[in-house]
Amino acid sequence: MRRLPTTLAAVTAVAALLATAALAATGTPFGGATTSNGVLTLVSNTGDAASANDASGANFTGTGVTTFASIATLSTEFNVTDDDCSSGSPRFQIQVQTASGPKNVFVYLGPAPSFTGCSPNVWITSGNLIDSSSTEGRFDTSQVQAGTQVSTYAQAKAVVGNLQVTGISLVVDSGWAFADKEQTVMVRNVKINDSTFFVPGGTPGPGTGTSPAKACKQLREDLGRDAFRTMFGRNHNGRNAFGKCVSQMARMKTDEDRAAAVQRIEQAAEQCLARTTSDHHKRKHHEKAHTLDRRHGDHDQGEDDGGHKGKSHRHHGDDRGGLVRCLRTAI
Ligand SMILES: [Ca+2]
Ligand SMILES: [Ca+2]
Repeated sequence: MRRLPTTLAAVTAVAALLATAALAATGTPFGGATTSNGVLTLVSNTGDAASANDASGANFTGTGVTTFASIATLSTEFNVTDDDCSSGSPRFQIQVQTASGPKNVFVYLGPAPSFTGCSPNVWITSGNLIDSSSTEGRFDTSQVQAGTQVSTYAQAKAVVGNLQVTGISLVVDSGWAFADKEQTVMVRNVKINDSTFFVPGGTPGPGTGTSPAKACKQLREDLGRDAFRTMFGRNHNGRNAFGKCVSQMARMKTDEDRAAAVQRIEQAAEQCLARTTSDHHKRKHHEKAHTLDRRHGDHDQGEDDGGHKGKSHRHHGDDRGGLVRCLRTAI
């Protein structure tokens, strides 16, 4: 029984490391998406051989959103540089968990009700799309309830308000709808509740990397202090992490390179954490059974090997060791 507090402490340490990083608000581009000076460019090119750029977008995590009804702010600025809004693109895509699995709620951008005729090459402000008094049929909840393609926010909330949100993204994928098979939309200042993503250069914020110090400050905020120190720190408790990070960022030539590095590192860290969380849960389950077996078997064993690391303790050490190794190779 003496072992219990150490085991709990180890679990708590890993959980704390996971929790701080999991709370960070992150906008992660995918497909053919690129960023320049903090601004996201989303391309859908269905006219070339590559399939990776057929659709583009960004996934937003760590926003604190729980149910669909908990979304209070959803807005973006967008600039359709080529050719127009069309066929439901660009759009926000909100994944909700239903009894029959995950479904998407679409929130179309552009002028309702056709969502075509977006003025090209100007920044258009969506305004807050979460508006109970709006009469625009901008929400499509038909994956959850047939026949609700054209819903107001209030109507959508009545259908999916209580459902848990499992993903929020912004998507461009209608290249096929144009003669040249290519659609491009730039995006900036995406707001989801209290988080703002893809803030144009010069202003610190997620999705933006400028000076080496700003890039590191952002990484420290987004990853959480513990994960940041683990990744960059090389002395006792990782207290020199900020300096090490700044020297690494200073070796990059441009702000854009640093912005890209920030996104790459955050993405890699998320993958490390996701892998460790799933391993951790598997082990926790396994150990529970193991501990019960031992309790019925050999009572004295725990005292005898008290000076050495017990088996269950070593598993948690593996969790943390694996996470530390993964984080360190992620930079
Ligand atoms: Ca393509
Ligand atoms: Ca085009």
